[in-house]
Amino acid sequence: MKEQLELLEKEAIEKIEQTADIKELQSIKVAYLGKKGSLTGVLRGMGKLSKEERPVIGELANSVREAITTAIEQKNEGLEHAALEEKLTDEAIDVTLPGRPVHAGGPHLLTKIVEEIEDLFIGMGFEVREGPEVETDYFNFEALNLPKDHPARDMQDTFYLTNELLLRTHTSPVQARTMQAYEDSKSVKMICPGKVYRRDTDDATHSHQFTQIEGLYVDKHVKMSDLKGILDTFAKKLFGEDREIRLRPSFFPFTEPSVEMDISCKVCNGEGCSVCKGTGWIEILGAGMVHPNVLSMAGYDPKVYSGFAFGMGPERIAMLKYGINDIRQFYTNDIRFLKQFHNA
Ligand code: 2NL
Repeated sequence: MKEQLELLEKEAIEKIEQTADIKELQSIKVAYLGKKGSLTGVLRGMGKLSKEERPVIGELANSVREAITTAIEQKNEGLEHAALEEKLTDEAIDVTLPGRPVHAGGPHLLTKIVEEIEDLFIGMGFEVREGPEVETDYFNFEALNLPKDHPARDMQDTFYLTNELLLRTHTSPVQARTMQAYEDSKSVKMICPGKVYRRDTDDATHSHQFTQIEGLYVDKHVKMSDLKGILDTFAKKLFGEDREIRLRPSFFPFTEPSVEMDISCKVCNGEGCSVCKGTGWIEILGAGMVHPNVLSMAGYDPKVYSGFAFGMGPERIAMLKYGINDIRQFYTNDIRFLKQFHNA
């Protein structure tokens, strides 16, 4: 029986050493130490032993059980450790690999230009106001000295929703509404940025929808020199302190007199080049003294109150500032175009 036990131990230890699989190790344990295992089988024969032999064999059996148990435990530990090592190697993250780039968005170039212009005028005491894009014929045309059948309406043909409702052709109705709302104080100093619409065929310089920023300053004693001073400051802040402005006579139905403002060409410094078409000047905006009819219709006595107004297209301003040659670039949302101005 002694030999039997020694053989059993040797055999078991060998099997344990040879296996590399935790499940197999488990079945080895069952095969040797389990209720129906080999060791139990051998011990069943203990009854036939003499009184003297029994404790000797019992002790041996215990040491065999212990040896096998220890070997299994050690092997199990080793296998578990190896499995963990393998898992760690397999699932290792290489922290030295370059990360996936995060594509951060940013404000649209047009938004940035509008906000830059807003900031400049806020700095000169102007308030920013907005109004509806669907307007009444009255506020879009009548209140701005453009009565029905006025020929200047043709220039601003637009999208009508009904006979009386239309998509605004300029932001001027916001100003007409504000003048009416401020009838008590009769002091208005505002700019109004926003989308406007015209029935136009889209090309490199035309769009049926574009952006406008208009400004209005109405009070007692507002003069043409105030207009010139404000616009000169604006032009220098936006395009550079070394820019000159010039005013040329023009016509708008809602201003009298009306002017067109140019800035000296930055490319040639006024010498004349292809950008300014040889003139040395670049047209930036239209302006003028608010027409007496516009003041009266809003409830302001034109003998007491006066004002100036101006209007500009931020797309055009951005095109000049950044050398963009197609207005449609602002609306087609080509990320390759937009990205170029993220740090502008
Ligand atoms: C241009 C010219 C202009 C105005 C807009 C205006 C508004 C009121 C009264 C008088 Cl409520 N005028 N706006 C005046 C002159 C010119 O815009 O070329 N815009 C792109």
